[in-house]
Formats: sequence, structure tokens, C-alpha cells
Amino acid sequence: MKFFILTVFPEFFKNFISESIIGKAVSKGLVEIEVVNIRDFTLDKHNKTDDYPFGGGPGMVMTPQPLADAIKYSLGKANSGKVIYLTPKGKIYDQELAAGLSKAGEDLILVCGHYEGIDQRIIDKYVDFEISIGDFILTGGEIPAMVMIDSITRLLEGVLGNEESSESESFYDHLLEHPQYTRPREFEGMKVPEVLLSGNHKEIEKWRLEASINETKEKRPDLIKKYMSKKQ
Ligand code: 4FN
Repeated sequence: MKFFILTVFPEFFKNFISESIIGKAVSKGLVEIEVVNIRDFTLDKHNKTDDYPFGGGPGMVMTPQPLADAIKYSLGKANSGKVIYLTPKGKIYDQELAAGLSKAGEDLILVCGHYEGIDQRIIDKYVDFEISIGDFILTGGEIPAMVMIDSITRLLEGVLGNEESSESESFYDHLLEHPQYTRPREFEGMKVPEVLLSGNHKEIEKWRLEASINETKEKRPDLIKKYMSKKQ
């Protein structure tokens, strides 16, 4: 799978692409990430990527021509590339959407907006899906693009260890995690729950599932509905 990130801040992605689990997935060739600098596609002598909005008002709008050319460049290199615009107007992103995109076998072209956003004609002609990561104001679509790449990449074959990846698709997807403990057995007077030290794997699994359900009921009751429908 390949991601194209279309941005006017390509430097923003350097560490993201080279560090940690994403960095390892990239160097193993399990995922490809190409950062496409929208400015490279400008044709005017000042390399302008934005302009004043027709009708007036504050801020700037991203100029259509460099965006269209950056999208065409990416579509030309992609295997059945889908163009996604990260925008607060989009469908709210969740684990189900991440799982669907990780399995679709399509490369993704992620368009990151800045200023007041992009010219509507780019959306009308080139964008396949609009996606939002949540309801808050951001300065650009770069962090949402990273959120998508991170959540999709970890679901790709071979990216996580076997134990970790087997958890995806299970009902644990819709539950919060049970509390976790590591050494020492006693820390500042607080002991680790006895069952976790028992070596009884059946009892440990029972405790963990119950703790997960309780945690979810208490902190995110909205998630329980999805869990119930998955469990049947
Ligand atoms: N944001 C809201 C209402 C009006 C504007 C914004 C806003 C970045 C280019 C879009 C934001 C949030 C989640 C992209 C927000 C996302 C963005 C995202 C985003 C600069 C224009 C802008 C009602 C949601 C608070 C700025 C609400 N997921 N405008 O943030 O790109 O992907």
C-alpha cells in the first residue's frame, strides 16, 4: 500500500516517516509514503500556493492549479489511487473506516488543507472522499493525515507482531483496554491484582475481559453498543 501526502509543509512528516513502528514498516517495504510538495507544482515565478478568496473576507484559499497537478502526478503513480481530502466537513474517522481502507488494496492520496481550505472545484472534480478526525479547529490537515496513516499502517500484514495483530477484528476493537501492570509487584504501597501473578491464563483472560467491559461502560458507554452488535 502506498500513501501520497499532498502538503505545503513536507518537512512536517520527516520524523513521522522514519521513526518507530511506521519507520520500521517503511524500511521493511510493507508500506510506502511519498510526501508531495504542492509548491513544486506551481507555475508562477513566486511559487504561490494560495490566493485571496473571491467575494472577500479574511484568510487565503489554496489555489487550484498546483493542487490539481499534484493530484494528477500522484494518480499517475498510484495503483487505483483514491483521493481523500482531510476536512472538518468529512465523515468522522473511526476504526471501522481504518480497517476498510487497510483492506481495500487501494493507494491513498491524502490532501492536506491550510489557511481557509482549498478551492471547491478541486473537491468537486478530484476528491473521492472527505474525512474528518473530529470536531475541533486545526491549523492544517497534516496531523489528520498522520492519524490516518498511523491507524491504517498498523493494520497491514506484517507491521505488528503476531499477538498484537490477532487482536484486530475481535470484539476488543470496540472496548477500552483493561488496566496494565509491570514490575515491581508493589509500587508505593500499591499491589498488582493477585490474579495477574497467578499464572492461570484462563482466569487472567476472564479478569481482563471483565475489566475491559467495566472500563468501557464507565468511561465510554457509547462504545458498548458497537461491542454488543459485534459480539452476536
Ligand atoms: N481544519 C470547525 C469548523 C470550521 C473550521 C474548522 C477548522 C485546517 C484548512 C480546515 C479540522 C478538524 C478535523 C481535517 C473546524 C480537519 C480539520 C479535521 C481541518 C485548515 C481548513 C482546517 C466545527 C469542526 C470545530 C481549519 C469545527 N480532520 N478549519 O478546523 O483541516 O481533517
